Amino acid sequence: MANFETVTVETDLLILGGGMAACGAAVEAAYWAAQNGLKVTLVDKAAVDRSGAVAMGLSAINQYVGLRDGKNSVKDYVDYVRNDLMGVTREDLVANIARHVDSTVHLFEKWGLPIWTDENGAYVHEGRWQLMINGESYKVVVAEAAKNALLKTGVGEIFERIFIVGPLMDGDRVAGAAGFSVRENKFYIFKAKATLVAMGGAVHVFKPRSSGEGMGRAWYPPWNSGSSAYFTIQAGAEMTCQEVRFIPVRFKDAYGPVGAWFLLFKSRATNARGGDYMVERRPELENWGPYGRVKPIPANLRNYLGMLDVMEGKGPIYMRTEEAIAKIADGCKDDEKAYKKKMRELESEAWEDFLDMTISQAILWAGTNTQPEEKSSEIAASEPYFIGSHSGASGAWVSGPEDLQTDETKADYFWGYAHMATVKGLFCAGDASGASSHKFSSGSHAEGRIAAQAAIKFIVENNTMPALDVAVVEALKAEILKPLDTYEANKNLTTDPEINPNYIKPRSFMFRLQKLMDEYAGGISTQFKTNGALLTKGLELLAFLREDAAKLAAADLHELMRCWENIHRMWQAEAHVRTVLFREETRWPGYYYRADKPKLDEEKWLVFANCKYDPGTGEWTMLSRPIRHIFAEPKEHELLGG
Ligand code: SFD
Ligand code: AMP
Repeated sequence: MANFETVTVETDLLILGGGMAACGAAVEAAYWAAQNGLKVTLVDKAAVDRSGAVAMGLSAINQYVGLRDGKNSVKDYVDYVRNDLMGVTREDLVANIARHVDSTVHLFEKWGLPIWTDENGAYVHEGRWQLMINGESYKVVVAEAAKNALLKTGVGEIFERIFIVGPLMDGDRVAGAAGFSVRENKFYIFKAKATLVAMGGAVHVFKPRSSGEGMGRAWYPPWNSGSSAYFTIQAGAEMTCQEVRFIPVRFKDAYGPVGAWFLLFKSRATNARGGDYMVERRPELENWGPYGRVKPIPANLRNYLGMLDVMEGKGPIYMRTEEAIAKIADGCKDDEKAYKKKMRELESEAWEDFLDMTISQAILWAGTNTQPEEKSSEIAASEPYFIGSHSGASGAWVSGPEDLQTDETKADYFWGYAHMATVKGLFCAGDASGASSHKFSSGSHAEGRIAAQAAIKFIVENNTMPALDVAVVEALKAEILKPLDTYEANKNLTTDPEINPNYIKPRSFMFRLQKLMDEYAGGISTQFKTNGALLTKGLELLAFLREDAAKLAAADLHELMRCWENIHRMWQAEAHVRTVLFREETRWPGYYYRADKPKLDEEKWLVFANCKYDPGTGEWTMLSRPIRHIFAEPKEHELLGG
């Protein structure tokens, strides 16, 4: 077996990941840990300063409720999220995050994040819930606060460039995590009294639109590969909304954001004939129950109306940047100097939106001689991603907070500690926890704080170190490092190290997974369409892929990480396919469409579709959970009010 030193780290709270949720968790945990004499350890596969989805920065904070201004309530936010998710959301979780998120945003500002303000000092909104920021260094600012909280106080430690593979268990309680360094031959065992999972969502489970050298250019960051889902599934946690993938419509090929264009610049998107699908296709919304009548129109339905144009051969679809800019500047057209100033301002805002968060889109504009004030840009639906913190909903099924439960919700939604999964001591936040969409960067940070506080409470009340079986740890070490041995044993059988009768390299393995998901589970090639027969066949092929995962081979540490990233993706894929198959209806037509069950079925399927893997037996259980309201159901006119 590859010669790796085993490093054992003991801690009280283990935070897995170093993104928005993990940084929020670090800040909050440090405060409570110091008061209770506890230790906190954070582990990231990358460098916290620039890891996760916010690595390149962001141009907006998408969740800010603004409670202090009195314009919005927590209930308003809950209504917005439930409508956007076609009725499927955990109101207690969304409300819990919504009531805390503003304080997180105020912290960001205190730590040095520039949030746009107007001449009266009020935040500049992109839309009702979104704030404009100068966010190129957003992640650095948030990471600095997390590092200060853990390191300067002495309550914690941070491990970077350690890839977490999976959970360690002590019976029905999580006991920590196993992983390896991606820089040196070290195998890591983290023993902990509670573990908080915040390793983001997953990209590259489906075949991306980009190909060749550009393949890493997806909307979602290529380094989030389903580790949260794998970890919680393997710990035996119940998972929720695994069918609710997210398909963002983005500027084509470089995936620039559209929010600022639609909301701030009030742009239209039109097809090749100049038709506006949001107007021309409006009658289609009638087919999607009460959700077709809400405002804003749910993200997936907005997607779907555009997709219908594409499927009818009316593409390309264009973001009418030139029209939107002209309209805004029109107000000053009688004053030449003011007009020129406004145009310069709009032009720089347009470029900054991309430079803050999707630099490649600005490069593509430059490379294609695109001046947004002169020329429209193509937009397109991207491949599916798993990001429960954005407009998808996949993640672990977690307990809500006690104080927000009603007599009706408590039995189903509360089991002792807020944001704890169905496994003892296992907490989840951000993309790792499900059915609480629209948290985005700020809400994920807030949820990390909430979950960390609850995890410290769990530790105080269960203050024993879980036990680990040495033989189990040794077996796990051998399994995790096996791809290195497989490569060494077989590498001389062929001249091309990529091709071998006895092993498969992670890159080829990933292509196989992506092809399978694309063709059977409704990827870009099938215009997001699938059906029961395709899904069943897909599951059969996934089983063969799982068999072949035992033959993954790695030439070095970097490839070892790639092997495990793809195993993580494969499990995310299986949970997805099983749940799309289980939910016998089409509820989010702009995310996926089941051609054999093409309609919304409110009576049977206005429920959560959950799944659970039993690591002992290898069996999956599919189950539905009721959707319950913590607020009175809004009346029709309130829904229409948006
Ligand atoms: O609008 C392991 N998001 C946006 N949010 C906003 O508030 N405003 C925006 O402007 C946003 N836009 C946006 C957004 C996302 C993306 C991808 C783009 C644009 C291109 C959403 C937020 O970014 C998102 O909601 C949060 O970041 C979610 O937080 P979290 O903590 O759940 O995930 P993370 O930040 O990606 O961090 C994951 C961490 O896990 C680490 N990791 N560590 C150890 N072992 C492993 N095996 C690991 N696997 C992963 C990562 O390194 C990272 O530290 S807009 O344009 O859509
Ligand atoms: P995006 O850039 O698409 O991620 O959008 C940023 C934010 O604006 C998210 O909260 C989206 O849900 C929201 N958003 C984007 N486009 C629209 C739209 N046309 N109508 C309403 N909300 C939108």
